[in-house]
Amino acid sequence: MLNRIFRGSKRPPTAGKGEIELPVIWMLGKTGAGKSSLVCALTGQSDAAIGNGFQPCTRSARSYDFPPEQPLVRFLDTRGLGEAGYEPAEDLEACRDRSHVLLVVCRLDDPVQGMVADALSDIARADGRMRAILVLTGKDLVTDPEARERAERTIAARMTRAAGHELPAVSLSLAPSEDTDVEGLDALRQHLLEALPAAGLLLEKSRSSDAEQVEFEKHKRCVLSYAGVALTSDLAPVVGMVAVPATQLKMLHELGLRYGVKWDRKIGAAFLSTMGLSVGARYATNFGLRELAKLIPVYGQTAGAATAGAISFATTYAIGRAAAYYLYRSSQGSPPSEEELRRVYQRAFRRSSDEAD
Ligand SMILES: Nc1nc2c(ncn2[C@@H]2O[C@H](COP(=O)(O)OP(=O)(O)O)[C@@H](O)[C@H]2O)c(=O)[nH]1
Ligand SMILES: [Mg+2]
Repeated sequence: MLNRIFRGSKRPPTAGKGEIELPVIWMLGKTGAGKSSLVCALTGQSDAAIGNGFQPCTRSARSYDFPPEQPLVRFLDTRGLGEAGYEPAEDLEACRDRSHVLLVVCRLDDPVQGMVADALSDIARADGRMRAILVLTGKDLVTDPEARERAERTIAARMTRAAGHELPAVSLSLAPSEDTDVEGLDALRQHLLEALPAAGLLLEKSRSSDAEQVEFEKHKRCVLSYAGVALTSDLAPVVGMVAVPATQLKMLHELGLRYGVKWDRKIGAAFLSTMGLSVGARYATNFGLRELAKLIPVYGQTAGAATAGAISFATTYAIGRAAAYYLYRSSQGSPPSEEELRRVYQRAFRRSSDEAD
């Protein structure tokens, strides 16, 4: 089935507003575990905005798209776990096929996590490739370090048994009154970046003071939206070959406008030649791999690595990142060397591909 060729092709619950199939972060946890607080912390949106932005998708599951004005990621919240009379089977099935990464949210001061472990075990049995991250909330609520460590170990061991393998885990405080738990959130963002780059890149927080990086942060969502289109439009082999380069050209055009540099033939040629052999060769290699992944669907399923959609996404993101760098430096009158640009491209490609796991 085409749909199973690569992870990125799973359909979100309410498919279809725009052209992008959003990467979906599924939050699984009891009522009160901190799921809504987590969405607030990761997106920087207010409680109220998030409360109003949630859309129902099944009887007890709902979704929140971010950013609201041009969604690039979808949070899925299954409510009701742990409540009397709640029967999770329907929700689990509906969400499983539509999600790309699972956040298992447990509060450290709540030892009763049986329902969550059971749900996780069902999900792991049905989809052995589902990536999951354990998010332990309420760090501030268990103040004794030994007791906290014990709670962390106990819950982690339980979820490891349920998933059949160890999950990457973070403990954090989402206390409303306190300062943001920067360290905990950064650790979670790092795990998200590894598990689902399309979401991780959007939700990461740059604290760089480098002027070029600061400028890029303003245009990153633009690049991510083109990369998302590439991820989605690469569904069919023939369409993919045509649509991805066209998407990338459109992106380069928009970046030019945003950086106030006109892509005339001279600048375009200079960029391409600076990207030069390095990107040319890299691009060709990627393209070969892409076609291979499409011709041999089993490759994408079993290797779980460089799938067609993931590579289109990473290639487009990396080209956008390199172009932004080139445009910035050109607008400052000091275009980068081939060596520098190659480094920017390669780093962006690495960060945006989920190959490296
Ligand atoms: N002190 C503290 N309170 C938390 C933490 N996480 C969640 N809460 C509180 O627990 C309550 C339920 O959180 P909420 O995010 O609505 O949970 P949800 O039902 O999973 O969406 C809210 O009052 C939160 O402020 C935490 O890490 N520390
Ligand atoms: Mg909630």
